[in-house]
Amino acid sequence: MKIGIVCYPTFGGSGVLATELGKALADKGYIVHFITYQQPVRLDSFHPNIFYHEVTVPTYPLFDFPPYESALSSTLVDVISNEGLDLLHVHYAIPHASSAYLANQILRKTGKNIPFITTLHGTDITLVGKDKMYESVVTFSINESDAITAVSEDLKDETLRSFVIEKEIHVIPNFVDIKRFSQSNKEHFKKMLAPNGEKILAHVSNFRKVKRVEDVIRTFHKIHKELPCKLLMIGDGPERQSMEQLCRELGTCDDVRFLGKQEKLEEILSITDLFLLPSAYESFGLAALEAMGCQVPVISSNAGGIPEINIHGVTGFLTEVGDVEAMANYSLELLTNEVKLAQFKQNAWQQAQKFNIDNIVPMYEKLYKSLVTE
Ligand code: GMT
Repeated sequence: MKIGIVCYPTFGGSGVLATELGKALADKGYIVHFITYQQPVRLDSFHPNIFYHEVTVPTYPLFDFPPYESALSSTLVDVISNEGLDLLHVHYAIPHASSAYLANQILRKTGKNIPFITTLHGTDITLVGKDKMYESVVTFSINESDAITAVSEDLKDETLRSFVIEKEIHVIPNFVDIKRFSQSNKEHFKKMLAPNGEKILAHVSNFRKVKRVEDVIRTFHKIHKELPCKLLMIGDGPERQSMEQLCRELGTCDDVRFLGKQEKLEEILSITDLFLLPSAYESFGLAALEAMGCQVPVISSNAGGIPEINIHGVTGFLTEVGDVEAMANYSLELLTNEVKLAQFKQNAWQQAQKFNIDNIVPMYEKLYKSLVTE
């Protein structure tokens, strides 16, 4: 089967998931065509079954806003017809679902009709999609999709609460490749970052408001008063500068390292003792799952779909959004008790196995096969 995948190619969770899915499908013999405006960051090596088509948006002095959506639809028409795709799988509703709809309408005029699946990832529904400016297009293009999937039960419920959806939403949870995201011995690296055996905490995100990065810094500040520890801040985004400033004000900057965007995340997670994810909303929390694959327990908020992966008192702890005090207390409870910490690390790893790529990709394959009659 020839599958076209449309996604945001950046470090965001939806792009990561879409790319890992495409790679896994290619390994299974599917022919996968990525159609994006930039090479996806996780598409880092050659695979004979993977093709990449760049969407370029021609500019013109008249355009204050270059029409990406039209360029994407035209590229889709081109790739679908010339490569003979059987199915299109778009990740993130805006604008991918409406571009897919338009491409399909154009192709129908030539007698070609291929199904398209829209996978909802979170902010396309909870933040951006609900905006009145997008709502009607989002509702329409989701309903026009041949199949809809959501990455958690919570996101499915939220979508049904916020939009009038006429079709079934299949929940297919995100996954982790546990061959890659598993703990490896990086003692030399740990020694470099925590030379005196300090505990290591980490946070990974795109540093947007919804991630509540300030809660990470303030939680760490409280832990730091009680215990020698280090914090690794991975990723980049709008809040980074003010967070660096906050660390200076709190006097923790010697023990907080802002590492920026990292490709070998699994190596950093391998030396991490605790992962912090205090988000105001998270449809799933793929970053936390990847940490759990590397045996890292998670201290998180209880927002959105996070409780579907982080089990309170087992794989970590959940708190109300913004409860920095509770996050610090739970962190200390684990970091000061080696036996408990070891048990939680083991539990986190076990929980990650449930979301192993080998268990989840067949769910997508089943859906594909139900739509494509070969
Ligand atoms: O979290 C982000 O800001 C990135 C966003 C995206 O679309 O790339 O992530 C969303 O999709 C991920 C993959 O399905 C989920 O793991 C994240 O929880 C979700 N983010 C939010 O809901 C805020």
